[in-house]
Amino acid sequence: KWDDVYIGLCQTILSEGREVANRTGVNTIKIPTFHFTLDVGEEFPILTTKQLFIRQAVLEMLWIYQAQSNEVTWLQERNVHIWDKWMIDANGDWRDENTGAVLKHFDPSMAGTIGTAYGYIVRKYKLIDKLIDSLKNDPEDRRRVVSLWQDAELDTAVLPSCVWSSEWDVTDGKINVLVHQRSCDVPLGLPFNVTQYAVLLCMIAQVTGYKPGTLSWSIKDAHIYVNQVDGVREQIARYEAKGSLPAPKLWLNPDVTDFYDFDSSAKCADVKLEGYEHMGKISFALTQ
Ligand code: UFP
Repeated sequence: KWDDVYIGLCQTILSEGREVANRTGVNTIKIPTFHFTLDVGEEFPILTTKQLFIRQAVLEMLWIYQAQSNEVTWLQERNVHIWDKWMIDANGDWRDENTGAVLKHFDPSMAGTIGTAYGYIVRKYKLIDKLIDSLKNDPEDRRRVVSLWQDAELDTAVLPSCVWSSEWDVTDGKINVLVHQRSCDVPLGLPFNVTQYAVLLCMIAQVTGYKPGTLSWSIKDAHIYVNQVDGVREQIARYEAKGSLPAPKLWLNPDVTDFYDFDSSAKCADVKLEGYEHMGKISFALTQ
């Protein structure tokens, strides 16, 4: 179960991790690598030891893979503010949120975006269209690598994609996906990232005529920022007291047969969680 894997990872980081400095100025406790596999066909992965806001997670995923946009306003119009700190301003600057210092300068034509990462890459290299076409027309294909890591685009990205690749195969009528994450904020990023890729897997399966199978995840640099440790300890304490709650079911509107037709308005009406029980919100600091 996802909560078991997740709490195990948090415990490993706190007991075996090393405290290190990084570009943000807020230290992390890190372990070098971590891997796991979840069966999405069996159980939809969303944490129950804290509340996760699936609407935001799904909209960020649709921003990347369906709208294929790098414009922060697209998210803001839907009341999603998770990328605000990484937006290039009207002068082409990305600034430190506290001091106002320019951290990096970009071409002013990139104002309002996060530069050449995520949705920009998906659109430029037609990654989703190639993936869906291959799944539908060449199920045996072993070259189905969706890579958001394009070397030529890294210098002009505010944040080079963290979850940067996915590889997709079909076995026994099920789609299995392996995701790589180069850098993982375990309290804030990972719960969001796992749930959104599970939804993506279910959506892609629905529009290509397969069932969702496994979601495998490979992390390089799994970390907890030192200002998040209290929240993590609270979540571990909840798990030790109560275990985890039954997993909810994911409902996708069964009438949708084209990936581009899933509702990406603020309502996100084609995606619902049925029976999501959780132990309530825990606030974590988001480091720029
Ligand atoms: N991060 C995630 N998942 C994401 C995302 C960012 O965990 O989807 F966009 C975290 C990882 C790291 C920071 O803490 O954001 C990126 O910093 P860096 O580029 O220095 O690895």
